[in-house]
Amino acid sequence: MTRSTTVQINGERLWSELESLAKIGALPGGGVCRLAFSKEDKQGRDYVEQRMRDAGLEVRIDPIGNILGVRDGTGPDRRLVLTGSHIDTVGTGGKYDGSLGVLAGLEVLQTLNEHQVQTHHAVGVVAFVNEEGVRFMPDMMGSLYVSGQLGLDEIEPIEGIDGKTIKECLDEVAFSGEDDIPVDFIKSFIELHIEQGPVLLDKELDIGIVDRVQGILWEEVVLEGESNHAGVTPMHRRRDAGYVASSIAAYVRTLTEEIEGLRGTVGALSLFPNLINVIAKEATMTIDLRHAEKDRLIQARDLLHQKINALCEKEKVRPSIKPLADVDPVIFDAQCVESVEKAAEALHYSSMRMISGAGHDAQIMASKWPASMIFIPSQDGISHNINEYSTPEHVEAGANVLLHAILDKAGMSTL
Ligand code: HGY
Ligand code: MN
Ligand code: MN
Repeated sequence: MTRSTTVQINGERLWSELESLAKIGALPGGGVCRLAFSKEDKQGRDYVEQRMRDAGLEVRIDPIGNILGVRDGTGPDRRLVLTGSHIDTVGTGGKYDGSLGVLAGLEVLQTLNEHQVQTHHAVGVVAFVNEEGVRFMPDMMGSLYVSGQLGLDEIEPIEGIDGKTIKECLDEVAFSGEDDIPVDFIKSFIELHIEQGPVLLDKELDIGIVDRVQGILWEEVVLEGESNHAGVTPMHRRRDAGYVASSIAAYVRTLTEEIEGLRGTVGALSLFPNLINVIAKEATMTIDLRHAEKDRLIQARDLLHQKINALCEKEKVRPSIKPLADVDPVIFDAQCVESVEKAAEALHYSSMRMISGAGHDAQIMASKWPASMIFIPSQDGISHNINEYSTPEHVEAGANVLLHAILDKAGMSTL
């Protein structure tokens, strides 16, 4: 029988897989753009699907395009110990956000094949669709669907920022399959991901043992004012949507100074008609709020709405606020977290328990099944940036921790 401590992944193969996938949707100046349900996303998914088939996995594709590869167990309890992540990216994405979790999951299964390791439980890897949510909201859509929190009938009509619906995209790029991932078949979920922040780097640690994830609130605010002449219109006669939008953006930053631990971002802001000498008739902006405690998030949202209403009343601008995502903070299953911690210790990697600042599919999966996450350091603590980078050594370390955490959950049967 192969002893688990000797089984290690093939770091070179995983690194070259990351480089190969990064060629799909590669941006001219570096980085990657594979927006969800785009042709680049489809090419990336085809690549991953083929790699799953090459690894001899049983491949299932569900109606919104989540791809699952399964390696059976010896039983009697064959429920699936699942890993995975996403391969869609933001518009200025990097090579590792999401892709690491999918390709490392594949690498783990290939390693089990090569070392002829049998596991009691089935082991699988999933590539969730539309984790980023930048084209079609909400984010983490694929895992929301698998965990039954979002139905196909709600997903298909969702219109993206470019005006297309998901249904149109699914039909166009032949994304979907018929094999829903059976929810009673899943035992646990462990996701490997880059940290996307500076904590592990600053503390010079190899592995993050993620035991909690922040909550997320996304809203779109549309402000309806009146266009008018920039030179002639007296200040007290203006209904300036641009001024109100800028005031709201400034207030989001003020809120983060008033509520400890709150993070607020205005990532998208557009004015109409967006001309130098015309008072803006309309402003459209997005607001992203994050906090580890739900009541703080709600407090921030309530204060923000009060401020928006006060600004609009004074400027005679009409606001409309549309919720786009509302994801609860989660505390991961203690045993799942311990599996990760034990694996990092057994492999002698330096580690710490930490919260995730970013949202992840594991956060959604945790609503239904025991889940946890593994982080590796991000160079310069950056992500959602074409210069996102993690070292081959940390990629290998993360995948080895994933391998051993999975073995801990899936059990090993004698040959
Ligand atoms: O927004 C997030 O935290 C994730 O990248 N979707
Ligand atoms: Mn991600
Ligand atoms: Mn991301």
